[in-house]
Amino acid sequence: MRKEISKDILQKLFTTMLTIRTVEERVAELYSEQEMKCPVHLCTGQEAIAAGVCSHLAKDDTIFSTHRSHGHCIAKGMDLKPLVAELYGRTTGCARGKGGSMHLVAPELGIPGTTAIVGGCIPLAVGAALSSVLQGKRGQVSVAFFGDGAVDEGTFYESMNFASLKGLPVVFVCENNNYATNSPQSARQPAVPIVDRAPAYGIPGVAADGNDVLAVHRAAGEAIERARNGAGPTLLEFRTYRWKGHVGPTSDIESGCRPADEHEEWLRRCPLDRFKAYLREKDLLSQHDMNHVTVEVERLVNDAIEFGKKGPFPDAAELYDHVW
Ligand SMILES: Cc1ncc(C[n+]2csc(CCOP(=O)(O)OP(=O)(O)O)c2C)c(N)n1
Ligand SMILES: [Mg+2]
Repeated sequence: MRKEISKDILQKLFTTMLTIRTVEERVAELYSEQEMKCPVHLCTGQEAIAAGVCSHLAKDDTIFSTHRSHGHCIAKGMDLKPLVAELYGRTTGCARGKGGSMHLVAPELGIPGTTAIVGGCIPLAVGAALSSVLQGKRGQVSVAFFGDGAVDEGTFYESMNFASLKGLPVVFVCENNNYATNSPQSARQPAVPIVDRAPAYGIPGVAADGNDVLAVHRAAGEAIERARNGAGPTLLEFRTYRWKGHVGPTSDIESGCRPADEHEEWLRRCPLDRFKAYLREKDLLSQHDMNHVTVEVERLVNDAIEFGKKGPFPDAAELYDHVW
């Protein structure tokens, strides 16, 4: 029997998704001012995965993510101010303005650092899981978020192999948006569903609709519980779509990288609109309460932008500080 999801969790899922959406939309809007000097890979349209997975994580569980990590970090509890300040390259940013969008970090919140090396975050998550086992931290879980492009890399298979061998508390979360930069999955991989590669390593593989936050929440909950209970890793594959282009605020349609009708079709599957309709229909959150949350989220995002824009730039004298 399916467990009921509490009203508190439902509201948290809504707030998290809306926060991610609002941050990404504002970044897209402000990017043309050219005050954010780093590239930005936006996750608009993919919010349900970050929100659904992270809703099960405790502060000391760790997440590892990619070049497209704003949503994961927000869902794991990163404050918006140091996140946005990092995009503006200020010392008030989470990496003191030296990392930019692709190198977000907050170790105290279980975000040891995001990395743009495709496939790189997967073995890092396995390493964190191994480390927690060796240190006797029972029940601690690590999660790797990565795209379908990372499945082209050897690290994905090596990581599943080792994690399975050692029964490590790690959850592999593949956000399959069908594209690695501009290459569709069919141009890069044989037609074997990603999720079906897990059983070859003795790992359960579960696929769910990545634009349905409740489906994500359910699948992730089971996988994370398995990991916490010492039953080993799981591979989750969530099908989704990024609304923006690979990098930056445009959609890549104008440059002919993907078809407009495909894009429109996925806009109609908006994870946030779907969840709002569900909450209204089931009388779980009134329009009045949604409006209230929206106003509050907008206030937080505006404050973060104001904070981000006014911090000092790193001094040239600290160029080699905090760098390995
Ligand atoms: C090892 C490596 N190869 C190539 C690149 C260039 N690159 C950056 S993002 C990307 C595509 C990643 O696609 P996917 O993993 O599906 O993530 P998405 O962008 O769709 O979220 C590529 C090839 C890189 N950063 N690292
Ligand atoms: Mg992809």
